[in-house]
Amino acid sequence: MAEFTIAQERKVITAIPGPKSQEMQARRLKAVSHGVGAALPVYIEKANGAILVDIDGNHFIDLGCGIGVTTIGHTNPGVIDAVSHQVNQVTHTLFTVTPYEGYVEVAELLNKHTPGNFEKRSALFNSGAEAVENAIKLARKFTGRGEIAVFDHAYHGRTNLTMAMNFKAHPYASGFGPFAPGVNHLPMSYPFRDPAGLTGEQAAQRAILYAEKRVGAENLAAIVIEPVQGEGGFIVPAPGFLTTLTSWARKNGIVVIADEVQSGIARTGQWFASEYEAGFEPDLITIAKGIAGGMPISAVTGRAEIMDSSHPGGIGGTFGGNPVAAAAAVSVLKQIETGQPFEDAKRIENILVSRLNEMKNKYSVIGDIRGRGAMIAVEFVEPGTLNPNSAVVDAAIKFCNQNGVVVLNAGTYNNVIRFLPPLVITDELLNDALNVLDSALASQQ
Ligand code: PLZ
Repeated sequence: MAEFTIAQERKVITAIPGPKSQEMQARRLKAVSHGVGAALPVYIEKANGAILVDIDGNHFIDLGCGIGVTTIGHTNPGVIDAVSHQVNQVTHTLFTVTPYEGYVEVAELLNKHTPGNFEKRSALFNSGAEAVENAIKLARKFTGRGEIAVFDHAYHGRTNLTMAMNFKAHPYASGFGPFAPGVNHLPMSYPFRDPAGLTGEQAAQRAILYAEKRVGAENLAAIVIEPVQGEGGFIVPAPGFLTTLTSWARKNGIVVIADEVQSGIARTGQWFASEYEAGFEPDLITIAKGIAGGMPISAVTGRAEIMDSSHPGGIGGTFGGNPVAAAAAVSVLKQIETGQPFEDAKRIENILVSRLNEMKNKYSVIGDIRGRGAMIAVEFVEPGTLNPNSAVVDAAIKFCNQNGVVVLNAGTYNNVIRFLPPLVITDELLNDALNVLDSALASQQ
């Protein structure tokens, strides 16, 4: 078990947000664009393991990891060492001007650990959205085609192209258009809401019909899919969905891009969630969030012939694969190589699934529990129906926050609570946080 520098305990000593956070919030409102949201305006001073400490001295259990980023734990000692060392060596050269080893090392590690037994290359960027944009650039260049297909309930980012790819207009795109053309939306496999008994193959055929009739397979450069949808509420497609889509794509010369920005990097108990469906081998994978313990870096990794299809200079960016962020990524990837994070993700899954199932027996607002590894979500409904129940989610999250637990919502209908805890969270701390959630749901009976 990891050694911690901050006691792994929940402690609430003020109202939430506390007086100092309230003061900061007032300052912020005068200085920061109001377009930038804040789910829980407690201002964080330090963190370690699974604990966030705010400026009022409250200790929160973090079940969100800043949306799945600090997967191996806050202030991970390996990341601290790697970053501290690198910052004293060199902080920036721009890899496309004068390169450095860290970038190459990250590429080698990603090529090695992404699914697919074929020759690979990687390119590094700064954010998830930027990785998605570049994967699509490369797929278009490689195929010479312009159209792409994405799935209902998907989320891919906040740039112009990725705004066009998201399922939800609000809050991501409303008023920010016009958007990039060439984006086509296909029906997703959503087992909880699909007609009972619809198989993964049938759900894939439903999507393929749209693609063939409305777009034409010969016009499609790529399909982009999250193997477990993140913002959509951890929707896991029915078995057979991803492989059926892939074999159709292969037959039609369409590049398959798995967006593993949220589901990748040991989060689900494998290096990548794509590995859960035997035979599903995406051509390109987009990677970000959990790769560098909070340092901003992202990647596209995949088939060498696609990745090399751009002319030199076609792919790049000032900060992409920054030396300090790359050093953090090498540390994270090497820590994952020990195998411990996979064990932890499974340990966390067992606790989450069994505790949440207990709650499902008590609270009829729980409709579905799903996900993989340490990426588990609960979808809430009006009892006995499939009608989304976002009110219970809002109230439960508020209760958790007031009692020192940071937990995130998700879902097309905002009716999902998702868990993305750091993999170093102790059983005791996770159970304590789940006791708080249980009380939150009990208080609404
Ligand atoms: N692809 C699958 O989950 C980011 C969004 C946070 P960036 N999801 C969190 C917010 O509200 O802005 C995400 C994702 C998937 C792409 C992205 C985009 O990654 O690093 O936020 O650009």
